[in-house]
Amino acid sequence: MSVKIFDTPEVQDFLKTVSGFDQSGGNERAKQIMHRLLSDLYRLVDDYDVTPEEFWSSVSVLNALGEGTQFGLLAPGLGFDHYLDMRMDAEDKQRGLSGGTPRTIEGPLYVAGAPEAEGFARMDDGTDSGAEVMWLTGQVRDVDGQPVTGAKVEIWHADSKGGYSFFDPSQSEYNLRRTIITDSQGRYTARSIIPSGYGVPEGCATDQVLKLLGRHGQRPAHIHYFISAPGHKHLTTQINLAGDPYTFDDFAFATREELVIEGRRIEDPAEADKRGLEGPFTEVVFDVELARTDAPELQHRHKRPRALESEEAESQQASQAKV
Ligand code: MBD
Ligand code: FE
Repeated sequence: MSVKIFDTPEVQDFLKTVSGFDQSGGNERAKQIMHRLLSDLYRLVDDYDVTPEEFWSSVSVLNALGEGTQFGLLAPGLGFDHYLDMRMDAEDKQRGLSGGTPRTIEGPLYVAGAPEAEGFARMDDGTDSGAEVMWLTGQVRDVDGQPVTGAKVEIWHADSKGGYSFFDPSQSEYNLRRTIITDSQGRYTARSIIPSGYGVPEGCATDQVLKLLGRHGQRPAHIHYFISAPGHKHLTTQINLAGDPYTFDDFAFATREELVIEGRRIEDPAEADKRGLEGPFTEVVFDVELARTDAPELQHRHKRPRALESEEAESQQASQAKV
């Protein structure tokens, strides 16, 4: 049986009561947003004749999504991270702040406090023995093509099994996570290993939701970056290593054409020797162009809960940016 009650005064009044409109306390914006959210959901229940059984099974899924980082994982799968990027791109365009290397999503697996080095760092702990050695390097430049010295380049990526240190307890602390400060030529260089793509763990709540949609939870091999320098717009981005079957079929919708990079396999022993390497390796070159801005709030990453990032460190970051 199908009943339609959403538009009745009784339901409309009820929504206002539930959203606290008749209460003086609370937060006005929270009330407005909750009212809109609940109105949309109540309407959906009416329009689709959602049964009590369907409703309570959704509640179970929501409970499961509250575990660990599950909703942080489903959010990119449902396109929220990319949608926020699209909005920030549009805002930049409106401000006349376009230009520079494009942004793409941060994802849920950043960990604050990685070791910092000048110019060069080795990122892997040497235990991923089957992995291909990656020589990752690039130059940070401003929009006029001038190198940016002293830029902070934070890099993090998965191991050859697609796992991230901290979240994967089998890896050592800060494995495959480093902060590199660019040298006098604006260059950063890292020795690491070629990462594999990432797959949402089989059977987790995120996997269940994706399966209901007939979708997979795979990401192509990718490397995350935060890049910042005074007077420049903070950049959150990633590169994809070309040739991965999921490059243009990423469950998190992070791929951008400009960010797909072809690694170059180098077998010449002289080239390996020059870099202090023992055998063949793959070189990945990612140059970055930072847009300029005087606005302090655009010079550091936006606030969000992150592993090992304290409120204190965040406010310190904000006050530094204002100097
Ligand atoms: C990842 O490694 C990632 O970058 C995103 C966005 C989601 C899940 C795993
Ligand atoms: Fe990732």
